[in-house]
Order: sequence, then structure tokens, then C-alpha cells
Amino acid sequence: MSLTPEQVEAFYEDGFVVIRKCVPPDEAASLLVAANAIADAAQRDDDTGDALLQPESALAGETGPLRTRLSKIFRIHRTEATFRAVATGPELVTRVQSLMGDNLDCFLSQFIYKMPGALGQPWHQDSFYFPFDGPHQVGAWLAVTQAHSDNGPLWVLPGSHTEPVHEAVKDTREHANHGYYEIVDHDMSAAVPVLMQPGDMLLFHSHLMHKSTDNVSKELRAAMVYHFATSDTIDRSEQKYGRKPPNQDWMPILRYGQLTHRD
Ligand SMILES: O=C(O)CCC(=O)C(=O)O
Repeated sequence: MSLTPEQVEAFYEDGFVVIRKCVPPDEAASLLVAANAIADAAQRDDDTGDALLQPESALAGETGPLRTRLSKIFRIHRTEATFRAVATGPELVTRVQSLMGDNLDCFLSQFIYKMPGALGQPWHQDSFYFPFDGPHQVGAWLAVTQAHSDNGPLWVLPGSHTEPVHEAVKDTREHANHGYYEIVDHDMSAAVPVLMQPGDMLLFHSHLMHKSTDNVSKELRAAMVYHFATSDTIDRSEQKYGRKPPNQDWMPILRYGQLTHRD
């Protein structure tokens, strides 16, 4: 299940590669059930382990079940078996190893609910958020539902992974998620949408410029995102921020050891 040489080449040429049907669609869909179970547990004040739930600010006035008002659940792979199984499963790990070598850590995971009415995340490079020493990281964005033109798919700028990390400005839109920053000094006119079916996976370089659009449909768009680094990566959060960053609760580094899956 390694990437083919053509897929590796595409990744280094474009900064991303899409693996169709990487995970069986049923397994991808089961992640929504598992995420909803965490949301329901949190609503009952039950123990939800390491999971960190972020409400959707565009729905702040709503009163429905928590599972209908969430934006993200972070740190979901460390203790939740369903999410850990995907993070450590050969479909994903052997492919990421094709790009980064055998010794990997999954340092961040987030289940993303994009509810109807939720805003997209503006243009950014993930490395902007990762103050690490070492080579680039790889993100794995797994479609849990369809991502189509109306429900807030990702857009990517092919080739932009060769750019350094750009400065970004705070996203000041009303109801923008806390922590969103936007690149405003680059031409994005060659961007392309990444339309996905459940189980499709986007692997992308942490310098790739990408965004997602607003969900203007009436359906949920959900995705599960894992971020991988080589195991010798050093977290410089303390040096960069001079203190623990405000989002240190869920940001790096959340290592749990080496993954050693092979074909
Ligand atoms: O799924 C989304 O709406 C945005 C995700 C994203 O840009 C990211 O994980 O870096």
C-alpha cells in the first residue's frame, strides 16, 4: 500500500496527492458515528479522555445537541480506538512513510465538522502553525462525507509547497474560528478545488497553500485530519512563543511513539 512512484512524484511536483478510496467508505463514515459519540458523552459530562471539543462559533446561539454545534474535536487519535486505528493503519501509514521514511509520529489529529453555515478556513500553510525543527510535515485529510462545491471543500494551490512559510494576518470575519490566519501576499488565482468522496484521502505538504470554502449547503461536510512528522522532529513552541502558546492544549507535540507499519 505504499504510494506508487507516480504518486510520490506528484506529491513533490504539486505539493499534494489524492488517493481515491484510500479507506473503505464505510470505515470513513464510521468516524462520524464515533465523533458524535464523543460529542454526546461530552454533553452528558462523561469522561472524554484527551479529546478537546471546539464549538462552531457561527452556531453560538443554537441550542440543539452538541454534535450539531461543533467545529472540531482535537487530539482524537490518542485514546479513541476508532481514530487511532486509522492513524496507525497500513492504508495511511505506509503511504505517509513513502513520503517521510519509516519513523513517523502522528502529532495532531482533528475531526472537522463543517456544519451548514460554517465558514471555511482561509488561505494558510500548516507549517505556519507548527514551530518545529526538521523537515516538512505531511497532513492527511480523509473525507468522511462527500466534499462537493457547495459544502466547503478544500482548495489547494499546486506547487505552492516550494514557498517559504508566509506571514499571515488574523482572520477578522465574524464567526471565523479562533486561531485562523490568512495569507494575503500571494497570488492564488491558479488554485483548484479538491472534490472528494467518503474514504478519499488528500496527502499534502505542510507548506502547501490551501483553504476551505464556506458550507453554503444544508448538509454537514466532515473530515478527519491527521498530521505526521518524522520522529526526530523537535518542537520549538516554547522558543517561538516565549511561553506556551494559547492553543498548546492541542497543538504540538502529541507524540505517542513510532509507527512501524510496512507493506
Ligand atoms: O477542512 C477544512 O475545512 C480545513 C482544513 C484545513 O485547512 C487544515 O486541516 O489545514
